[in-house]
Amino acid sequence: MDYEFLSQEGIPDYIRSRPELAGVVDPDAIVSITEVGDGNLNLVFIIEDSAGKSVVLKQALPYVRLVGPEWPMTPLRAAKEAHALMTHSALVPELVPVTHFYDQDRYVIGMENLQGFRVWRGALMEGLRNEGVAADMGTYVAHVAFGTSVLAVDAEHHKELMAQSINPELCKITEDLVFTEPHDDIGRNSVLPENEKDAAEHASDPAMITAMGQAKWIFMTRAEALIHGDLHTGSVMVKASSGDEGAGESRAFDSEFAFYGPVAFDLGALWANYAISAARWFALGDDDMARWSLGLIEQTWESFEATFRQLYPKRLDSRVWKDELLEELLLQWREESWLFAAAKMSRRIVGLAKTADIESLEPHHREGAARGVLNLARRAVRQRTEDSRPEKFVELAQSTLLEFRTE
Ligand code: SR1
Ligand code: MG
Repeated sequence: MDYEFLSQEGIPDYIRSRPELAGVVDPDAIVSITEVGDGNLNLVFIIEDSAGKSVVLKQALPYVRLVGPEWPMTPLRAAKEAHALMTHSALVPELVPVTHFYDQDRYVIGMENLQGFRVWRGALMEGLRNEGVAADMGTYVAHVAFGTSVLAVDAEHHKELMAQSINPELCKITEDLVFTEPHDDIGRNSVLPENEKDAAEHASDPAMITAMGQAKWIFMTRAEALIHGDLHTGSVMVKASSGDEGAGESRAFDSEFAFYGPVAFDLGALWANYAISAARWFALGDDDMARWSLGLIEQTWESFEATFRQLYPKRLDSRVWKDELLEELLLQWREESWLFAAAKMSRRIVGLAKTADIESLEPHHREGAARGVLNLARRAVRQRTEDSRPEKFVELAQSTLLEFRTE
């Protein structure tokens, strides 16, 4: 695919060419253009003018940025992202950035610059306690789960939406990196030498392989809702109401992996990343911050459940979708959250795209944190059917991460 990439020099003219940006940012008074893409795939520019107005331009590259042009990747993912952002924003505008436009010729999304916000993973890594974000993400997932499902969308339109949202290339990344490669390394996995035995035991664990087979099946077949598809703490922006901490605002962004998939995949991704944050803080000896991180698991679930229960009475069709279905769905999603959390934890330890929470630890601490997370995943898939309440996951995470930490 041949298209022009955005550049510092070309951006003022590009902004002039987009009528949707009139009044958003002044192309003749630009004071800064900063490339801030720290994800694995795209170019991201923040453009500010002298009046303090600003915009984000995000462009999909035709390859995976993390690896380079030798891993081609469709830039059409930007269309999927724009569609998901706008769909989700219509359901829960207070938790999703505003999308100004999608440029189908150059695969660019123009979106709101969230001034004063920062990526949640970075805040967590500094030990900042942004209260309310985990609950906000539960609310977001619930609105998406209800509002894009057949409970809220007319059956015919729902099928059109599903067709419009297929995202095969990005789904394949998840199918490979999250569910398969942790157990079948094709040369992209890596761990510290001290963790090689842990990774090998994890890779060949029969219960884990069976569970990941089930998780992959659910991921590939269960088209429940237009899920975010990559809802880790690096896909959430946070802003404290004053200073760095405390209650504030949150936004879910970076939804290029969105597709019609299982609701619990987003919940499990959040749980996994909270556990990874906890592993970091246990490793660093700040047990209080680690426990705070684990507390986010219950906050997200409780808010998800409460919001979904509030929305359920608004369903379009209650002829056979009675309260029994509501209870079954919630129970099923709670148990599947354990399964997907296990998948998402493991891949971030052994697979290609790791997390800064763990990678920035010095090796002695990283060793125990990585071992703890892998063992938590293996225990979680075994225990999920016994009692799937989130507090049980938290208990298991705390005891496992403490057991394996390297002092
Ligand atoms: C090749 S892309 C690697 C990872 O980055 C994204 O954040 C997704 O999690 C994906 O699996
Ligand atoms: Mg991303």
